[in-house]
Amino acid sequence: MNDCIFCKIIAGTLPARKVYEDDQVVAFWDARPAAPIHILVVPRQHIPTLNDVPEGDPLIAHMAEVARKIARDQGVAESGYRFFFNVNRGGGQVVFHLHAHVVAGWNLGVLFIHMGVALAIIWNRVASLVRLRRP
Ligand code: DGP
Repeated sequence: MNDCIFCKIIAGTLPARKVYEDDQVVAFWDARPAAPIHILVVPRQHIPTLNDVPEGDPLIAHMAEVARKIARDQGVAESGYRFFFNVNRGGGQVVFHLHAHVVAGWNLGVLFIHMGVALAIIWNRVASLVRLRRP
């Protein structure tokens, strides 16, 4: 596919931080990481979505094995990681070349929620101190 970003990365015409490759898949760091470890496992073949993988195709099992190896290499196999596919627009898929996400470490969404709560507590304290000082 001429205009596919992941096909270009696989062909080497677009740069990416590759961590693994074999005859079936390439794995590289996500350009917009949602956590400290966010790596994509991408088949060399241009397949748009998970729905387009033929039944019984060993590709998905191979992608899972590669994800497991990446988690080991990144030192998160025991602490834990997520391995998932976004499928079609309603499932959050943006790049229509099949890929699996391997995500581990800080969940930035949860981090922002905690920061928000901490700021609300500090703001409350400051506001009550200001009220106490009023004559
Ligand atoms: P999805 O929403 O499942 O289609 O995820 C697509 C991911 O691809 C998203 O997390 C960001 C990543 N991405 C998009 N463009 C590029 C790129 O040019 N390079 C790399 N490394 N990742 C990209």
